Amino acid sequence: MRLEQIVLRQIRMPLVHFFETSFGRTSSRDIVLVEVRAGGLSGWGEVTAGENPFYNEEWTESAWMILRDYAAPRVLGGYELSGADATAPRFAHIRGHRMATGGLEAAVWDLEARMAGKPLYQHIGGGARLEIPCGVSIGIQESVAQLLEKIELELAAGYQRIKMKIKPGWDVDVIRQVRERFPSARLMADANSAYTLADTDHLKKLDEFFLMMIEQPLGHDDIIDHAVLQSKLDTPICLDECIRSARHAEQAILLRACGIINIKLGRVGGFREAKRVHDAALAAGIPVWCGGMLEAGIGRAHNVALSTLPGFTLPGDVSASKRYWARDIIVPPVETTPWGTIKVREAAGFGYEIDHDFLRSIAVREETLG
Ligand code: OSB
Ligand code: MG
Repeated sequence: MRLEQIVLRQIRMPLVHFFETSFGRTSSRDIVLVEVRAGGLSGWGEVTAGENPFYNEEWTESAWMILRDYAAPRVLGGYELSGADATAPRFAHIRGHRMATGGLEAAVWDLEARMAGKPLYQHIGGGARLEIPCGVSIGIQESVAQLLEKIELELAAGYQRIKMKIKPGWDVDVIRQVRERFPSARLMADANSAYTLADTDHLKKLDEFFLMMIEQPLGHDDIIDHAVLQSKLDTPICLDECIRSARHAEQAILLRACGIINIKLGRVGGFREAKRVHDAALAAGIPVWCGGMLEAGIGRAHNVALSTLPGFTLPGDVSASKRYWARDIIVPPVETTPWGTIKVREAAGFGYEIDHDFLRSIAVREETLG
C-alpha cells in the first residue's frame, strides 16, 4: 500500500469532570488525530499523549512535531508499505515518542482493515471475546466522601472494578475507608510513579486491603526497583509507564518486577508492539488489561479492538464516552451494558462513524502532508 496523504488535526475537548493523578490535574484535552488516506479510503488514529510531558516524555506539541517532521515523511512520498505491520519498523530510528508514531501506526491498521472490509479487531487477530469487561479509573478527589460517592455510582452502573489514583497523603487511609465501605468490590490503586523504595514499609500497608494490584508505584522507567518492591509485597504490582516495548515486558517478567501488565496502545507505539507485549505476557502466564489515556472516541474504539486479544482477561480502563465527554467525536458514543461490558461492533475498521461536523467545530489546527 502507498499512503497518499496524512492529515494531522488537533482537537480541544473539555472533560466532563477534571481528572487528577499524582502528576497533576487535567480539565481539558488537546488531542492529535491522524488520518491516513489511500485509494479513496481513510484510516484514523488518535495520539494518546497528554497536554504536558508529565506521564511520560511526550505531549501534544511534541507529538505534532514528531509526526510532521519525522514519522509522516518516512511513510509518504510513494514509499511502498508492505502492510500495516511494516509501519512501526519504519519509525525504529525515532527514539521514544511512541505515542506520536503509534497514532499514525494505528491509523494504518484501521485503513488496512477498511481496505479488507473487515472490523479492526479481526484484522489485528483479536476476537477472543466480543464483550469487553470494563473497569473505571477514578482520579484523586477533593474529599474521601466524594470518592466514596463516585465509586458507589460506578459500581451501580455495572463497572467490574474500581481503580483509584493514589499519591503520598492520599493513599492508605483513603483506601482503608473505601475497603470498609465496599468490602467485596474489586479494587486497585495507581500511583503513577509517586513513590520510591524508601516508601516500601508504607506501601506494604496496602497489602491488608486485598487490592487486585498496585499500578506503577515507582520510577516511570525503573523496572529494577519494581522487582525489589515486588519481592516485599503480597499485592501484585502492575506495570504501566515502565513497559514501552515487548523487550521491557520480557525483562520485567524475567526480573519478577510485576504480576500484571497494563497495555496501552500509544505508550508502546501502536498495534504491532501492543500485540508483541500481549504475546510475551500470555506466554509467561501474566494477565494483561487495556489501559486508558482519557481518549476521545477513536482511541477508545481502538482500545476496544485491542481488548479482544486473548490475554486481556482483566477488566481494563476502557469505559463509556459519557464519563469523559458531553459529546464524543464518534457515533454512536462508546456505551457500556448494565453488567459492565462494551459490546464489540462489526463495522469495517474501528467500528464507529466519525462525527465530521463536530470534529471540524472543535479543531484548533489542521495540516495536510503528502
Ligand atoms: O496511569 O493509567 C494511567 C489517565 C491519564 C494518564 C495516565 C493514566 C490515566 C488513567 C485514566 O488512569 C484511564 C482512563 O480512564 O482513560
Ligand atoms: Mg497507570
